[in-house]
Amino acid sequence: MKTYRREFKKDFLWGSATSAYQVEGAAFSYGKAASQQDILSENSLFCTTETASDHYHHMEEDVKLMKELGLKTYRFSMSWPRIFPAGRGEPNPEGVKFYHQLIDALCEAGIVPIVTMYHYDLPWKLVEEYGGWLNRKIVDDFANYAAFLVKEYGDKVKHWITINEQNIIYRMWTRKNYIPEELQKDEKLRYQMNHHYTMAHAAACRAVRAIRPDVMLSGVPAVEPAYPRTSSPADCAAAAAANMMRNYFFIDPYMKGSYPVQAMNYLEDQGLMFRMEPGDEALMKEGCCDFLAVNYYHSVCAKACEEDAVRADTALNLYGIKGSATSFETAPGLYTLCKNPLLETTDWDWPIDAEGFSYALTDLYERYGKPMMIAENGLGARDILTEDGRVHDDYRIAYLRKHIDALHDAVDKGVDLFAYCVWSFMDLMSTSNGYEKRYGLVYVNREDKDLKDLARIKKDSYYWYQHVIATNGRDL
Ligand code: BGP
Repeated sequence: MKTYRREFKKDFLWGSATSAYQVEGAAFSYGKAASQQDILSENSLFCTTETASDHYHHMEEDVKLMKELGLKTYRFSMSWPRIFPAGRGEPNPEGVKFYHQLIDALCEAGIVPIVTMYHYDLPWKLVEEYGGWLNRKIVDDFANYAAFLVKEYGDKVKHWITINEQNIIYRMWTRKNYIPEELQKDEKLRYQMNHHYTMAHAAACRAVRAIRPDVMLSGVPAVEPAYPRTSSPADCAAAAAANMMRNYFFIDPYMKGSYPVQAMNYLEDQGLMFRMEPGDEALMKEGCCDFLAVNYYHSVCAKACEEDAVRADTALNLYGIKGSATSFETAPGLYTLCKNPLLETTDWDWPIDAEGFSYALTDLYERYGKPMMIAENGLGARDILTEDGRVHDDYRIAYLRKHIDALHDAVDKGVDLFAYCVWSFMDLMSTSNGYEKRYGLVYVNREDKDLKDLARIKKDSYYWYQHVIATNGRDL
């Protein structure tokens, strides 16, 4: 490990994270109505959201484990259809109460709650009523939901994240939203939907600030810094374009209240330009965030591509067989992503690149200059539960050690960082790969098709992270 001149802040918030539909279970009970993720998961190759990690029934036990771990913060999401089963109107008292109980248990344990308002689980009723995020009506419904949350919980929760990974929602739009088959090739609609998310974020910020100007607001992109495949000017331009279209296009609205001009000209030239309503530009300025939360898993590699290249998405590696992600994302005339020959990958073909973490954070801090937090960073892997009930996930410790060292490098360079959350606190339902791909510091004893006893078992990484927290990140 390098030695650094600057340390993590004394009150640095060492944390961990989850999301509602991936951990709670109780997907159709206690007053909660279906979300689009509950409906999409019915056709999942892996598991449904019905039980997930059953956090709804294990909440007190889970918070006790968080307290024992020494967590300073816990980032979780609230389920919109658990609060508003119909998307708006009468709130569900059991849902409202559940999140009060969770927040009270966290505060009792000295753990700062950081709440994500939306993590892919749109009320299914809004999809049925008007097509969900494909319809501009969603902007008012989301602002109403956000205002309710802050009115209800604003005395106890000071850090709010509006939307989880809007850039990944755009990129994997048919997995993060219910998109009718006949619309799934409509690239222009895809960007129009993304603009609805941008405006929903901005309208939520305006509504929340009218009620509680004291709370802190952010969005949370999954940042993936792009490197050029070679030092050729064409590949360097491709990497710059990939950073523009895949990162800044989604983060500038949160931090500058506007889209990058280059990106807008490209969409215009490609016939993909979305419709903006009168007043959108002014409203976007009200969506500027108080801090910047980012999720980081990996970097990407980009090379030049011809104007007449075919627009494409990166193929998903669904089964954790290395090298099975074959086709790569292509933006005609801008970039084609490719494998980085100098980086190892996970079984699901995600590059392992701790240096890219510091590279991304220093770049974003220079561009935006606001306090930052990491809402997600972790390693998805197959874990083995031994006969004597242990999980020796030294590979996860190695990943986290390198990434927390990179975080220290960013702090040493001057990034104003106030929190870091490991994804994930406990094993949960991977958005693309079920329970085969585990992220937790705590093992949850279930498989995709076998619920077993859902027991919680501390992995070796739990004990390792406990020490990291106790030494404020000095001893990795
Ligand atoms: C992010 C999401 C999380 C989590 C993580 C890992 O996109 O915010 O919900 O799922 O990625 O991705 P996956 O579960 O597909 O491995």
